[in-house]
Parts: sequence; structure tokens; C-alpha cells
Amino acid sequence: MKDINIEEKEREFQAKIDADIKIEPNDWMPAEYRKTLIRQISQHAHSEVVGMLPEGNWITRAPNLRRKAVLLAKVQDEAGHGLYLYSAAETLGSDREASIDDMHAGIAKYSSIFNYPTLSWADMGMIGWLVDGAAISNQVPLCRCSYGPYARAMVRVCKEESFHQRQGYEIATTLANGTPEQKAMAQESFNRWWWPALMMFGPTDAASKHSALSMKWKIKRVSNDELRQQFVNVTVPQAELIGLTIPDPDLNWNEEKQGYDFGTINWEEFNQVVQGNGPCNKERLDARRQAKENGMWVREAALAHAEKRKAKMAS
Ligand code: BYC
Repeated sequence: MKDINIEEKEREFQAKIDADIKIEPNDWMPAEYRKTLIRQISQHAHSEVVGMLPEGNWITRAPNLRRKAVLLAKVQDEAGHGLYLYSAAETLGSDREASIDDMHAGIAKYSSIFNYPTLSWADMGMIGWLVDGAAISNQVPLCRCSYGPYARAMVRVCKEESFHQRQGYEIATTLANGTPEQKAMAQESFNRWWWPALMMFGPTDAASKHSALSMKWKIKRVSNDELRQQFVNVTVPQAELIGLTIPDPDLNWNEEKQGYDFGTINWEEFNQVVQGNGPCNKERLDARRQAKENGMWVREAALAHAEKRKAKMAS
């Protein structure tokens, strides 16, 4: 039987959520609310950090200095997003190193999209346009998330993601308006990224196991399927504008719902990727583990310095 005191606290907690009052780190919160947030925020942080790898692959091969400088800045922004998010998870009592180790061990998830390879320069356009575009659709509602530190981190992240989306669309536009070879490169890349971008929003509402509670607690404000639909509605005209074809024979404007109907997502592929069997899962985790190992001496030196300073201040 539940403690009366806890029931009262839960009622007060839900009343705050219903009144759109932000929950702050020292406020009382149900254990499950804390757990859900730590899960989502740390997965989000891991996605930002693993997400640096596919684009990092092209920094040395950018076609000119301007493109290289922009791509470098974008990848650095993603590292910054990871840091805000790890800090937000720490306000809930999450141990950053333990959570990173869970990701390296394949226990903690990160976004499915980063398990696909970047095979051509056009992929830099598609990641910015489609992947950051999908991320914005998902993250703008998170700026109104009930947990204060997560909501506030999202405001800055969304501003930077908007710039990323525009730089990606600009690359796609330049290629689509270029030589026939460049246009073909853009279309080939678009064909590879379209469906995985739709998968980023997660399982259908019917299959999403966390949505009901997350919506009740206003961690999520808009459902997976609604966000996916919004993304399709916004992106199809952008593709048409630059002359790219959506790789979906079932795509049709539906006058009644004022949105596009689209084909069925390959959920078997999504499940395989999430379970660790995507094209690049192993490569991504190996790269992150290697980075941790290679950076160990820096951490050890910094910690030794901190310890020395502490001892000096104490004496
Ligand atoms: N990939 O009940 P559901 C970026 C998991 S990075 C992998 O609907 P929830 C960028 C889900 O975790 C931006 N796993 O869950 C960076 C759950 O598994 P667990 C990344 C997925 O949490 C660099 C299970 O499936 N954005 O922009 O209510 C360069 C059931 O799902 C995925 C975020 O992280 C997936 N796609 O909703 C460029 C946004 N989808 O935990 C760009 C924050 C679902 O039970 N996260 N799963 O083992 C969210 O908004 C939500 O967590 C989700 C899923 C909508 C993703």
C-alpha cells in the first residue's frame, strides 16, 4: 500500500505540472519521473556526442575552406549540446561517467540515425537539413518540458540547431542546382537519409511505451507520430522547391487532414538498428571507447592538478 504522505506529494506534484510550474532539481519528484528524465536526457546527450562522428568523417574532405569552417563549428556545437545535457542529467543525480560507460557497453541508447554511414559530401547537407530538421521538430516542444534545467538547455540547443538546419539545406540546394552529377549525388543521399530521419521520432504512438507517462508529466508535449507528421509536412515542400524527389511512392497530399499521407516505415530495420545491428553501431561505439581511452591521460592530469590545489588550499 502506498504511503499517504507520498500520495499527497504526488498530487501536489501533478498539480504543479498541470499549472505549468517548472520542476527544479531540489523539488520533490516521483522516483519514476526522475528515472524517465535521466533516461531521456542521457540518451539525448549520448546522441549529440555520437552524432559528431558521421559529420566529423568529412571535416578533412570538405570541398573548400568556408565549408570546412562551418562544418567544424557545427560539430563543435554538437559537443556543446552534449555537455549541457550531461549537466542537466547531473542535476537529477545521474553520474556522468557511469552513464557514458553504459553507452559504451551498449546498455544505454543513442539516436538510431547515427548508425548510418556518411558516404558522400551530400550527406553533410542531408544531416543538417533532415537530421537537424527532425531534431528541431522534436526539441522545440522540449523547450516547454516540465523539468527546468532540460527545458532551459533546449532553448540554446534549438537556436543552434536552426542554424545547422539552414546550413544543411543550403548545401542540398547548392548541389541540387549544380551539375547533373551533383544533383544525382544529392538525390542519392536524400534517398538514403529520408526513411532513417522519419525513424528518429521513435516508435508509433501505439507502440511507444514511455509516451503516456511522459505526456502526463509534460516531459513530452507532442507525440512521436504527431511530430513525425509535422516534419513530413514541412520537409516535402522544401524538397520539391529544390527539385528532389521524396523516395516514397505512397506519399500523397491529404486535403482532409491538411497533411501528407506517407508509406509505412520499416520498423524491423529500426528495431535492428536500436538493438545494435545497424550498419555502423560497432564502429560508432568503438570510436567512442577509443576516444575515452585516448583522453584518459588528460583526465588523470586534470584530476591530479585539482587534488594538488585542494591539498595546497587546505595546508
Ligand atoms: N533511436 O517509448 P518511446 C541531434 C527508444 S541529436 C534510438 O517512444 P521515449 C544531432 C526509446 O529510447 C538529437 N532509440 O521512448 C546531433 C525507448 O527505449 P528505452 C537526438 C529510440 O523516450 C549531432 C524505446 O525506443 N534527440 O540532433 O518516450 C548531429 C521506446 O520509445 C529512438 C533526442 O534525443 C531512436 N530514434 O521517446 C546532428 C531527443 N526512438 O529507453 C544532430 C530527446 C525511440 O525504453 N528524446 N527509441 O530503452 C526524445 O524526445 C525521446 O526520447 C524520443 C523517444 C522521442 C526519441
